[in-house]
This record gives sequence, C-alpha cells and structure tokens, in this order.
Amino acid sequence: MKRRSAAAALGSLLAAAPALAQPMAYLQTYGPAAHPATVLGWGLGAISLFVMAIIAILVLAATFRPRPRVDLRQLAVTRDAGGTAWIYVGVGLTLATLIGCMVWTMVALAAVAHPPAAPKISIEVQGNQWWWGLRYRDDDPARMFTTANEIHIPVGEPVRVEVSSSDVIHSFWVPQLAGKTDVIPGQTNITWLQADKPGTYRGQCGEFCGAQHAGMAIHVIADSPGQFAEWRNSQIKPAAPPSTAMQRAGLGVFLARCAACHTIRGTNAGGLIGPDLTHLMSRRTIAAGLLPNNPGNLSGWVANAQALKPGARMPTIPLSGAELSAVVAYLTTLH
Ligand code: HEC
Ligand SMILES: [Cu+2]
Repeated sequence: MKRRSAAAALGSLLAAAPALAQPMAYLQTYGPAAHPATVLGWGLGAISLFVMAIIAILVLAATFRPRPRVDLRQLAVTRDAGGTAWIYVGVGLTLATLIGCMVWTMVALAAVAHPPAAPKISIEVQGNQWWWGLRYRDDDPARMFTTANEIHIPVGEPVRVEVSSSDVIHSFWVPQLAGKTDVIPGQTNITWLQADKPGTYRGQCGEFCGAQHAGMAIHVIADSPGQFAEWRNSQIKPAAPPSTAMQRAGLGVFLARCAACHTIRGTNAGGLIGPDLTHLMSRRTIAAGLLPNNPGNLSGWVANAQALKPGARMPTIPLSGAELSAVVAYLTTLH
C-alpha cells in the first residue's frame, strides 16, 4: 500500500515535471532570434552522441577481438605491416566533422545576430536590483512611455531591445525567444526579440546580481497587432484621477509616502527609484514576477515589502490600517 502511494506520488511528480519546467524551457523556441541556436544545439548534440557511439564500438571491438596467443620473447623485431591508413582516415573524418560544426555554428550565430527586417519598435530595458525598467521609444516624444517588468510586443514582428544597467551586472534572458544579453553598467548592449506565436514568455535575470537575483523575472507578452496597439495607446495616457473620497485619500498617502520613489504620470509623483506605477493594474504580476497582481497581494506588498522580498529596494513603510486601505484602493484604479 505504502509502496503504491509512493509510486503514484512519483508518477504525478513526473507528470507535473514538464509543466513545471515549461516556463523556462529553452529547448523549444518560438522565434527567429532563438530558433537557429535551438536547431544547432540539437544538431551538435546528435553529432556528439553519434561520434561517442562509434568510438565506444571501436574500443569494444578492439578490446574483445580474438587474437592468437604469442610468446613475446619469441616475437621477431619487424616493421609492422601497416595500419597508418586508419590514422589518416580517422584524422580526416574528425577534421571534416569539426570544421562542418564550426561553419554551422558561425552560420547560426550570424542568423541570430540581426533581425530579418529592420525593427519598427524599439524598447530600452534597464536592469535594476531587482526589477526591470522599460521605456518604449517613439519618434514622437509624446508617445514615449515607461513601464516595468512586462514587455508587450506584437506577434511576428522583430523588436529592438537596448539593455543597460543602473547598478550591477545583470543578464537579460528570455530563453524561448533569444539568447542571453549582458546588462552592464555604463554600456548599452543591443539585441532583438521576435515571437512567432502569441503568448507569455517568461524570462529571468541570468547573471547573479545580489540577494534577490532569483526574484528578478521578466515577462514578454506577444499580443496580436490590434491588442498591442490598444495596450500601447492606453500605456501612453496618464493615470485617471481618483473618483471616490477613499481613493483621493489614497492618492494623498501616495504623494506623501511613496512619490519619492515611484512615478504616476498625471500626478505629482515622479520618483525614479522604483517601477512606474501609472498603469500598475495592467500588469499580471508585481515585484518582478514574484506575486500575481491582485488587491490582496498589493496590500501585502505595500504593508511589508521586506517580508515578501527581503533586501528589495522598497522599504517596509509604516502605515496605519486606514492609510494602507486607502493607498491600495487608489492603486487598484491604475488600469
Ligand atoms: C525607497 C523607495 C521606495 C518607496 C518609498 C516606495 N517604493 Fe514601492 N518599490 C520600490 C522599488 C525599488 C520597487 C521594486 C522592488 C522589486 O521588485 O525588487 C517597488 C515596487 C513597488 C510595487 C510593485 C510594482 C511592480 O510593478 O512590480 C508597488 C505596487 C509599490 N512599490 C508600491 C509602493 C507604495 C504604495 C509605496 C508607498 C506606501 C511605495 N511603493 C514606496 C521603491 C520604493
Ligand atoms: Cu540577476
């Protein structure tokens, strides 16, 4: 009985494993910035396995080959009958395989280095301990805007991404869409993304950057072109003014206690230490992928950010119960 339940538990664990692994699974990719590298990875893996199998077979064959027993003392000193041809052929095949792999690697690297068409959308991504700041560029400055942690892109289109850091070295990594790009203070590195299937792609800081490195996720959401345009137009707008007395009180608390670090466009809050909260409720998660974005988690976060993400650059701010409810009531209006 015990054994059977253990087996069942193992079975359900194994069944759950692919689903758990799915968000960061890099063996399956969904766009031309990543696909050539995936094919290359599988190809080189297969070639390596094939070579190992051949070598193993040759070693076993040589080990177990039947030979006549000879008495070494009786053996005449003669020149060997040959066999160097094996060496020439072996070295030749090895060289040809290695050169082939090298050429394939260079072709794949060249293919992922540049998008197939010039990107029309350009995003600045800034790594911060421990969240991602985003700025969507536009030729018209009135259409530029900032947001955080969730990159929306139109499906099937290349997007230019410029990465920089405000503090230490991070790494921008959305495995299903592209390889890693170093995020280095004092330097701007350029990469690109393209998702050929609509959906949400999870990314993660790929370079240890301090206490909450593991709590520094990023999501790329590939929308249909129509949904993307709608999202972009709503992000450009300033926040709607609060409508109830409670929400107005919340804005007051926010301006007094939070505005030094956070921006809400359309209000006097213009801080740059933390994420832009103008359209906070349009995001699925808070604190760089840590928690689903809902009023309960928002209250928990504002009440005690340090308990949820120890070391985060948002202190736990002492608020009365009334102040907390008011500020959260206001935050939930930020669609
Ligand atoms: C000293 C600067 C600072 C102050 C003051 C501050 N915050 Fe933050 N806040 C941050 C930082 C930094 C983050 C990002 C933390 C992370 O994800 O690691 C953050 C994250 C957040 C988030 C999550 C945003 C997202 O999209 O992930 C919310 C919501 C938030 N703060 C609300 C508030 C409220 C409400 C107040 C005032 C009661 C406040 N903050 C005061 C720095 C601050
Ligand atoms: Cu990191």
